[in-house]
Amino acid sequence: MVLKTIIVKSAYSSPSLFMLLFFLTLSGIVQLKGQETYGPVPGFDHLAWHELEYYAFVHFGPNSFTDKEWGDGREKAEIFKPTKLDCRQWARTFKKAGMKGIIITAKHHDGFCLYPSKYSKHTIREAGWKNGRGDVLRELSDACREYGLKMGVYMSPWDRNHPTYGTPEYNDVFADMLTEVLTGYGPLFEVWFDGANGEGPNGKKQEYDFPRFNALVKKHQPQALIFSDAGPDIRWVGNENGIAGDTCWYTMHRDELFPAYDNPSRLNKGDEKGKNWLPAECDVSIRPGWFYHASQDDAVKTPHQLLIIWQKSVGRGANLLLNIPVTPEGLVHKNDIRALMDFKKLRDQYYRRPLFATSNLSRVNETTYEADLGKKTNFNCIYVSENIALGQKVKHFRVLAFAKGEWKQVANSATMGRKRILHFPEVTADKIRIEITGSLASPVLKDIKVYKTP
Ligand code: FUL
Repeated sequence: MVLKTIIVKSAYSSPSLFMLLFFLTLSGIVQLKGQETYGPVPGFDHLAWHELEYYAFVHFGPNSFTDKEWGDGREKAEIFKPTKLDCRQWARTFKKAGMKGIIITAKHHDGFCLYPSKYSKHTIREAGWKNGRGDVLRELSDACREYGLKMGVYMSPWDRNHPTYGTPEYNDVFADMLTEVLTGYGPLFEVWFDGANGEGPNGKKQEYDFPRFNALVKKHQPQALIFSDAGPDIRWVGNENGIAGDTCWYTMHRDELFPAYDNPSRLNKGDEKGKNWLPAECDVSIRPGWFYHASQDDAVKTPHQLLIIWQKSVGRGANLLLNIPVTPEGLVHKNDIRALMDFKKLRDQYYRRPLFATSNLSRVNETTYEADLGKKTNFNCIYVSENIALGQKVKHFRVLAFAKGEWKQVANSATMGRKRILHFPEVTADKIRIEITGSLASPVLKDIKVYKTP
C-alpha cells in the first residue's frame, strides 16, 4: 500500500538518510515515484529464497539399499548401512557445482528416519549404524555449515511403517517428529512436505493436519519457507521434469490450493491475478529415479540436458531443485559428479561473461527501456530482470536490436520476473530496447545482460 510518495533527492548525498530511505522503501512504508508496488510482493525470506536459484535434493534411505523407489515400511532397519557416508563430500561437490543448499529426505514414505527420532522404532538408531549413535541430519548440518550451504528437509507425512498412521494420534507423532527436526539441526531454509497420501500398515489413510505442521515450522524456524502442493510459501511447478511454464507468475490464490491439488498446468503457469506470493520450485532428478539404482549409473543426465532444464527453470525465473541420489555407500557417485561439474562449466561458458551488462537502463517512455552497448556487438542471448520487490508486473515483452539503421525484433517473451534468459539467432547491433508489450502496472526493469553463447 502506498502511504506516501516522496522523492528525496538530498537523501542520496547523506549516507544515513539514504539508509533510512532504503529501509523504508524495502519495508514498503515509503515508495518512490514510479516504484509503486503492485499486487502481492515477496517478503525478505522470499527474496532471499529467490536468490538461491539452484540447490540440491538428496534422496537417501532404505530404498538406496533395496533398489526401490517406494519402500513399504517393512524393510529391516539394519539394511541401512552406509560404509563410507561422507556428507562433507556431498557438500563439497554441490558447492563446487554452484549450488546454494541441500534438502535431504529426513523421512520418506517408508517412515524410516535418517535421525534418531524418539517417536518411531524405524530409524537410524534401530539400523545400528555407528553403534546406534549415527545421525545423518547432524552430519549434514555440520557439513552445510562448514561449506556455507543452506540446509532444508524433506518430510513425508505418509508413513508406511508407523503403527498409528491412519489415526488422529499419528498427527501428534508427525508433529513431534517434525519438531525434532526443526529444533535439532540449526537454521533451515526450506521445509518440503510431500503431499503423497497412501495407506499405512493398517490399511488406512491419514488426514494430515497441515495447518498444525505449518504452524510448527513458523514457530521454530520462522525464516524457513514451506513447500507443498498447497504452499503456503512455495508451490510445486506441476511436473517432475524441472520445467517452469513459459508464462510463469509468482502469484496464485493460496486458498484454491490443497494437498494433492491436481491441476499441473495452473501450477506450472501461476495466476496473474493471484492474491499470494507463491513462486514455483522445479524439482527434477539427475537420474531417472529419485533414489540411487546402480542400473541407472549410465542414465545420468548429460550437461546439455541439464542446461536445457536450467534455461527452462531458472531462465524462466523459477528455482531449480536438482536431485542427486547418493549411493548405498553414502557418497555422490562419480558419474553424477562429472555431470554436475561439466554442467557448471557449460553454464559458465554460456552465462559467466556478458558482453554487456547494466542496471542503469534509460527509459524511452513508460514501456520502453533502452541500452547503448557502446559499440557494435554480436550477440545471441539476453538476460532481463524486473524488480520483483515491487511485485511481478510484466506480462510480455519484446527485445529489439538497432542494426543497419533500424530497430528489429530479435525475441519476444511471456512473463519476465527476476530472471528471463532468451536465446535467438545472432545479431550485430549497438543498441537494444526492451519493449514491455503487456504489464499489470508500471514496469520497473532491474538489469539486463547481453551474451554471445556457444
Ligand atoms: C514424490 C515422492 O513420491 C517421490 O518418491 C519423490 O520423493 C518426489 C520428490 O516426490 O511425491
